[in-house]
Amino acid sequence: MKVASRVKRGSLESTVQGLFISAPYPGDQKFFGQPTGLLYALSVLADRKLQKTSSKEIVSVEMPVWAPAGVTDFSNSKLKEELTDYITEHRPKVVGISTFSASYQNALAIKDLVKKIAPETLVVFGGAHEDNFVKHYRKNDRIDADLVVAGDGSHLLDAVYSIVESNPHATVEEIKQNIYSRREELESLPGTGLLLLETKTGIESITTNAAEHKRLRKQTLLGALPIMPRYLLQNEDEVSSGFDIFQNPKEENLKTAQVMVGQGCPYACAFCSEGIGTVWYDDDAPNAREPRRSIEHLEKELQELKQEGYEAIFFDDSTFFAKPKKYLAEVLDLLAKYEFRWGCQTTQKSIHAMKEFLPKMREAGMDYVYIGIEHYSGEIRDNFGKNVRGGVKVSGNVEHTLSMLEEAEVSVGISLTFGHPDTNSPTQSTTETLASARYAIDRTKELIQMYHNVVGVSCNLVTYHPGTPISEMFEREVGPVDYTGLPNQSAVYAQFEEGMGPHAAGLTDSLVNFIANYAAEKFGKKLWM
Ligand code: B12
Ligand code: SF4
Repeated sequence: MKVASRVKRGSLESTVQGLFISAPYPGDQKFFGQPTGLLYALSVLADRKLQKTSSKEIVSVEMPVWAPAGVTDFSNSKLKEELTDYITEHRPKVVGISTFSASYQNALAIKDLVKKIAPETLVVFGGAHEDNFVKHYRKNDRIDADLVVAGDGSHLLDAVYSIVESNPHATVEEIKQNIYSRREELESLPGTGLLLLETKTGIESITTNAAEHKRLRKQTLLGALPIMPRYLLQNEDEVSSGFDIFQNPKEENLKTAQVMVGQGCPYACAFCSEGIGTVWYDDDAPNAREPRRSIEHLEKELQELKQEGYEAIFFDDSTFFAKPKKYLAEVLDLLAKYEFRWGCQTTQKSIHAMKEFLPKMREAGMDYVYIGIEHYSGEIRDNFGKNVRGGVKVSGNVEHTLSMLEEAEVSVGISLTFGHPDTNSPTQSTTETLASARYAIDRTKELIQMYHNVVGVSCNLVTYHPGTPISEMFEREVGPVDYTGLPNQSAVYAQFEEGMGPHAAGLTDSLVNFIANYAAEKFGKKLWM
């Protein structure tokens, strides 16, 4: 990891040095990208710093963000060497680590390294894993970092950082006491954030917006946050060039930004942690309800991206098309004005609902969509929750969806998922068999032959993540799940986009081997594995 160019720090008011890391994937990561969750978490703090210093360069030296590529063996990695050097030289007072369930072991290894070199560094965990792991921490009555932030992190992280700034030489214990003694300030922050800290008597939690009843608390909208500070990324060009769906005529990847206009998905697939109101956060399930950003706020980000030399955008919204038509039309006008190439992930159902917009989308620069077909078996699809609130049930067949996209000259990436648990079985084992997997692969192969706009197929094994409907159901009816020990790490599981981690019983090694080999045979170069 390249350390930021040396900038004189004399003009900084505070001497607090921070370091923020997106915990790396434990293997060869299939898709690379900007750590948007971490950047959003830093947005309020970076904005405060920028107002004080008027220099992005100074802020990016004071609180750099590292987004390393996948690391299989942290103890023998280049990342470990670079981190050791950085921590020894800069002795950051705060290290923030963004965690995924898959990257949790790497997050722990990073924390241990930091603590070994600099025990009085405050280590804060936040991110997708923490967002849904609160009740497990409570159950174990311990957390693995000095502080854990779940849910809306931006204001909480800023508040914690300013408490550290108010006494930069405090020990970790003193910082925790200061935080606890100023809990009322934190409780008055907006959004649905939660801070966990361990005290001598066990875990304490501080909830933002505490005066509001927990079910009425509203998530902080993206439009209420400053634009995510991509300039903090130490390897911004590298992490922004992983999208080979956007290339120039020399087949070089374009500099691509990930952008979101809304959070949360109106559908509710049982294996997914993006369904609004269905994903368990603490003992409640808050999530974005009216989540769209204003057009003005989005335009500010697009202008900034143009200035920074970005040429393409991938919209990370759970379902980009699932927006009111009037709003989507305004977004398209904006995209046409700024002339980005862009793509998004969305559902078949939302494509059908927005079909009259496809030509306009194409004109506005859209040349790619990623859709989840997931599985063709009706029984299996029933089991992953397509009946919940309308789920992903589509109004036309998949051929219809692909032909509409082909006509609009839009490339398509397809996601397939194997090994869905059967929630009606007492052990919640999968009903996936060689025959059902073979059928899904054969059928997809036919589609690839029929529709040349299908550029790739991503194969996934359904994995239990904390807080999802299938995980909640499994824990309730069968038993605990090992979310972070990361079972199933052998080579064949690591080949899938999502393959390592806990799966339903019945997804045996031999079935997984079959899926990997048969998919490779049938999809050839179009297999994203
Ligand atoms: C962008 C993205 C990526 C990018 C960037 C990843 C990265 N390095 O950060 C790419 C494409 C590389 C990626 C990869 C993966 N991803 Co991803 N990704 C997302 C996505 C689409 C958007 C995240 C986002 O910005 N959300 C919006 C922000 C505002 O919310 P947030 O992320 O919750 O962040 C808030 C808080 O968590 C908190 N916070 C976040 N970080 C930190 C750090 C600190 C210190 C603090 C205090 C707070 C804090 O503050 C933020 C603002 O409130 C989400 C789905 C989604 N729509 O949310 C999936 C999602 C996060 N990914 C997921 C998964 C499974 C993966 C992969 C494992 C897939 C794979 N098999 O390869 C890998 C793991 C990568 C890794 N490093 O280990 C899951 C996570 C499930 C889980 N429990 O871990 C999600 C939820 C998708 C899903 N439904 O399954 N991903
Ligand atoms: S449609 Fe996609 S994002 Fe929405 S709940 Fe289903 S899998 Fe998750």
